[in-house]
Amino acid sequence: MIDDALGDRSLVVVSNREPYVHEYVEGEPTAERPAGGLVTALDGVVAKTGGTWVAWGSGDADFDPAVAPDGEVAVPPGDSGGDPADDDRPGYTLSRLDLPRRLVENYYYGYSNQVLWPICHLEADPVTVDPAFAPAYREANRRFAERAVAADPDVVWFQDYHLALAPQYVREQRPDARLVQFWHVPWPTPEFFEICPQGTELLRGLLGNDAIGFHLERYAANFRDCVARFVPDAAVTESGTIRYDGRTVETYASPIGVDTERVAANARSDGATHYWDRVTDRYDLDPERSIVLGVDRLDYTKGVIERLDALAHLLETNPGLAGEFTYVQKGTRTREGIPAYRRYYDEVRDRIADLNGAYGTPDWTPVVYIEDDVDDRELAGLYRYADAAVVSSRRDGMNLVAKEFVAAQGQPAPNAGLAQADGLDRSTRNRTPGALVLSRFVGAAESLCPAALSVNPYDVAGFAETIRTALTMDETERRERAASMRASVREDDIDAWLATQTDVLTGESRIAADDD
Ligand code: ADQ
Repeated sequence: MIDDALGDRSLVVVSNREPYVHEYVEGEPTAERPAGGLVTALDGVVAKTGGTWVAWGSGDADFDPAVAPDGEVAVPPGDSGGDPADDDRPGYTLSRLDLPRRLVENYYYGYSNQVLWPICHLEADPVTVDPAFAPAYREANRRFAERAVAADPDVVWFQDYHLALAPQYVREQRPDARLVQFWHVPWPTPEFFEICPQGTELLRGLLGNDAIGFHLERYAANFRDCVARFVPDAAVTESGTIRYDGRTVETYASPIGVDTERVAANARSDGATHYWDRVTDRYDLDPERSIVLGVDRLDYTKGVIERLDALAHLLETNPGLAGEFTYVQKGTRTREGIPAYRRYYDEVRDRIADLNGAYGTPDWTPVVYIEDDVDDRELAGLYRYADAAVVSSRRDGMNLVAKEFVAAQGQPAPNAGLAQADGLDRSTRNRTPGALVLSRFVGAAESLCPAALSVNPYDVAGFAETIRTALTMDETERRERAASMRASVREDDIDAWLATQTDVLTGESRIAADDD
């Protein structure tokens, strides 16, 4: 348990996004926790320690400065996820930073998401280096760092690529504190990282940490290669640690996972089945047709266009599959302040319209697009009732959608009352767990393939053929593959990830490293 392991030491978590989004509903401020396993897990960790969470006060994709408060909010234990009756948790302080609009535009929509995000995902085209971006990134990172220092931390845990410079800024003021960062996206090779004009400065910023974590050893190795190449006064040792500025910096790999029991319970819930019922009714889905599912933020890295191209090719080359399945795309608009994202959204909608126009018939729409705001249970309903899922990212640090799909599958038939409510025979659904088509370029492929069907999303014909394989796979093979995927998702679950983070945050992992 992290609270036991930390003892009297105080923990400060720093992330761009806050665990609660405050909105005004009919003039009254309301607090809502964004859905998502990671935020819930981190929220539970900080609540156990009674520490502080520093975040941008409107860390919501739909940034609205009118509702961005500044200052500290006490989060009582009952608010922090899990069981409110669990009264041994002290709750924590949410320290919210109100960043001015100009800063948000250049630090968040600018440097973080038009420089660092594409570079980490090996996408050169969308990289836009506006001269205003880097100064804003520095300033925002300074503000996050100042807030973290103000909380008088013993241990600081930074999340993700928005905060590459903050560790160095905190280190300057708190040389004694233990600083750890988890990088949730891939780390590119030196050849690609070199595109970044501030590359060395970012590496020095990150080397302010005592330990930097990645999902895969491959990403950690790329990071060390970049340090070796671009930070002349740093030394990468044979055991993989980095000597820098008189200190030792560890890098470690720790694949993030999901709370498998929570996802499965959500999938079994009435909320999941009710939502699926509503989707079935609204889009007139025929229960005899297979459902293929995609769930993505509409981000060019997620490979949604490549997937639609593969589906079009599949229907072009396999006319016999017409009317046999429906592809359901659950999309969420994201980062709409960035032109490339707005264009991507339009392109996805156009491709879907073209595909439905070319292959649809009066009683069959090949692609159904859903943009509902869903809660965890409703999302689990989509996972549960799908016969196959496709995750086709061009590049992705881990991809939790793939793991959530696996954890939600294979549930027993819904209770009879629900199944009969509108006359649909849901007993035909989910007798066997579904197949997963998974891009080889996502972190999750390392543990889920070959049980998941691996694809190269750039290979249209190969991708189409793999979707056909998923649709026509016999029951025995589906079961075997699903059992193997389930075992792997359970082994690398969110608790396993948190246990590793606890060791690193408390410095326990250094003991293991010293023994090497
Ligand atoms: P993301 O790029 O956001 O995360 P991903 O891991 O796939 O990618 O999804 C995060 C969460 O968002 C999942 O829990 C999923 O349920 C939810 N989600 C995604 N699309 C949704 C949709 N259309 N509707 C509703 N919910 C949706 C980054 C990295 C990933 C890494 C995570 C965690 O890019 O590679 O796995 O952080 O480290």
